[in-house]
Amino acid sequence: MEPVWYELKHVCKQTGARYGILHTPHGDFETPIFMPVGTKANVKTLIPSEIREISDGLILGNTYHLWLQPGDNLIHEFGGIRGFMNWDGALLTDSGGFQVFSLSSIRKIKEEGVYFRHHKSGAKLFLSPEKSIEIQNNLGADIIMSFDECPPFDSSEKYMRESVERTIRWAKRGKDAHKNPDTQALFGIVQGGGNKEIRKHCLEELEKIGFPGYSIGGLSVGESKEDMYEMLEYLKTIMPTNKPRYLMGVGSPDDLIVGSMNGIDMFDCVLPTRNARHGCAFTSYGKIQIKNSKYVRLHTPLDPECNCYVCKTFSMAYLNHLIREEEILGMRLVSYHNLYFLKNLMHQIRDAIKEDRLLDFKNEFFKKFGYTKE
Ligand code: PRF
Ligand code: ZN
Repeated sequence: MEPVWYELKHVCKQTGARYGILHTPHGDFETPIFMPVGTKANVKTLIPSEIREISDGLILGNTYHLWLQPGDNLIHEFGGIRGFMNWDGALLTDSGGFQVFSLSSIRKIKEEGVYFRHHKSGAKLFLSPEKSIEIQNNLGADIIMSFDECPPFDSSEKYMRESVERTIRWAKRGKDAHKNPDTQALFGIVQGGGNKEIRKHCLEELEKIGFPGYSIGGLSVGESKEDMYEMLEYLKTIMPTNKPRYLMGVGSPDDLIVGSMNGIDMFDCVLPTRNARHGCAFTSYGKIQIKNSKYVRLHTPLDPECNCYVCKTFSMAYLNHLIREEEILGMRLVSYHNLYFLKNLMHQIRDAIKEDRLLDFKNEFFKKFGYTKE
């Protein structure tokens, strides 16, 4: 038996969205699920008991950052990321490929792997499929990712084909190098940008290699929402139904709903925590900037409809003050609220799927939330 497997429970009759259970060695999770990002073995500003409160118990870590600092061997000595950060829930790690592309400006992609320079020190570094899996074996997450290349969405057809063929070969090499297939589930990553035929080819080849789950990479990389949604609608028709589907790096409230409508089971994104540190909050009536002068003397909570600790405890005026003064507590409180907001949103999405009314929920949510408020 695979360490991680997906149990489909219900398909929404209005949308085709999937409600299911993701079984892992450290818990069973209702899906669709949102996973908070804990890049450096931390969810920025929060302690594990708080992460428990604002997540469903499954979080993400990053191979790239932890390999560089403090190092995967050190983390392994402490029992992997879970032991090191004292997290008793489940974990997923990304492979590092995407971070190399997004953080490092100087890089050379070769068949054997990627040569690049450290994003701060400039030191020469090399990551390969084998190295990425070795690091992820040391980090010990329940779910790990193949080492992939994330080509620009609108790459030429020629480059897209070359890139995807390489990503497929890298996926096979990663699977062959994986030392803990009984305790860590290695997912394949579907690339291909905006090209449906290449996406399909990538998925078929990954299925031939065989993975316990499939991720969708290369979306939300600067293309329009329409382009992303069109690709999700297409992928919905060809992805295997008995395996979990993970849409990487996507997590705005509207994308979580549309992603779920298109059969996505797992999401992650830095948006709720990154936004929070800049004073940007999700509320049931839209996205707001807490610093705004209209909140200076406001006695009411951030979101009157939210049941989180922050909304039950503090006034908008207090949050406005903390964020204006760039106080750490302000960043902490808004991070807590934003993650709680998404946890609650996913709960509502799952309920709507179970009751075959996700389209109704989407329409209501979009009307109330809008895209931006200010
Ligand atoms: N590949 C990997 N991680 C990712 C992405 C990808 O394409 C994305 C793209 N949205 C986010 N994180 N390995
Ligand atoms: Zn709240």
